[in-house]
Amino acid sequence: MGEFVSGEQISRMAGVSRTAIWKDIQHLRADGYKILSQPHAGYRLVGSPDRLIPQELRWNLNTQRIGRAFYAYETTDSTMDVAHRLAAAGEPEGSVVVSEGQSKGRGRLGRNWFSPKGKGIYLSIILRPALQLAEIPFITLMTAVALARAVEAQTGLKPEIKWPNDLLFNGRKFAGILTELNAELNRIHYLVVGIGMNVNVSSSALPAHATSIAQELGERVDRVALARAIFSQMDLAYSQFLEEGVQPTLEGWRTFAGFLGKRIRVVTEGRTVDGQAMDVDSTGALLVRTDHGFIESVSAGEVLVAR
Ligand code: BT5
Repeated sequence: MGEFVSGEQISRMAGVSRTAIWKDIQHLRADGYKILSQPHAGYRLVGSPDRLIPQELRWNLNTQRIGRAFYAYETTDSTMDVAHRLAAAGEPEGSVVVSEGQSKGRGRLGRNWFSPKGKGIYLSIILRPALQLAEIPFITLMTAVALARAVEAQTGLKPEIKWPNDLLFNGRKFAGILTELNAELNRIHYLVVGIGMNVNVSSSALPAHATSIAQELGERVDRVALARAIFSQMDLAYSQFLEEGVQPTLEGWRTFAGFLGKRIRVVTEGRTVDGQAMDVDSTGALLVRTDHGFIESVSAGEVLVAR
């Protein structure tokens, strides 16, 4: 990973004594960093811990907005709740709350999100876009595209996006998105975008119809590198949205949306829409050609794909 650097050199660069450096090295080792030390040669970093901690997440991260601050936990109830508290107290957009595990991870409509410690990525991002309420689904769609791109870049595996908030491999879910907002009538105060991803979880530990990236890839995945890729892709997609609008993201979405053209059933707000999945519109709503020949636009719901 690195080269040997002498204690003297580090002490000169950092402006502290060699004894202080030696103590810091012991702390880093206790945190899981693997550091070789050799008389005359100095110290050499040979391994970083597989932990989602701010100093690791920030390393080499060239984002404009996403990741401007990190709040990291070993465990918490839900990163959503922490992010809501921070946002309500004025936290600017782009701040990220991340936790190694969650005791009350949640999905939509009060569902549960299984969050085993140290094996997944569970995080929430605060955003403050100037959007109409009807445009909020676009943020979920944008997040799905960013996640799919990050996973593809890191693993070479191409995930499928299932509208509105699932990422799948071969029909099995490995990631979900939860977008929550704090708003009054037609003014958004802030959004919290939650991301849950099964990374190194073995599928026997997961709910039915679920999988993990490691399960599909056949090897462990570097969670820190993947998390950084997620921040970069989120940052790119969000900047692109603010500067160019929704079109580039919609085009990206279509390349991952394997169910387009297929026969689907959407269960939404107590009604069922049967038809063919056509596209999404600029707000992120799904367009379905019904059996009566009409195009229906659905802004939230659950999609079942016919076999
Ligand atoms: C979602 O909801 O897919 C959104 C999940 C968002 C989780 C993140 S983790 C960080 C942040 N903090 C939180 O508390 N939440 C967010 P939904 O579409 O409603 O799917 C929930 C359903 O997925 C559950 O009812 C289960 O059937 C299934 N499920 C639960 N845990 C799963 C897992 N780890 N992997 C795959 N499927 C799971």
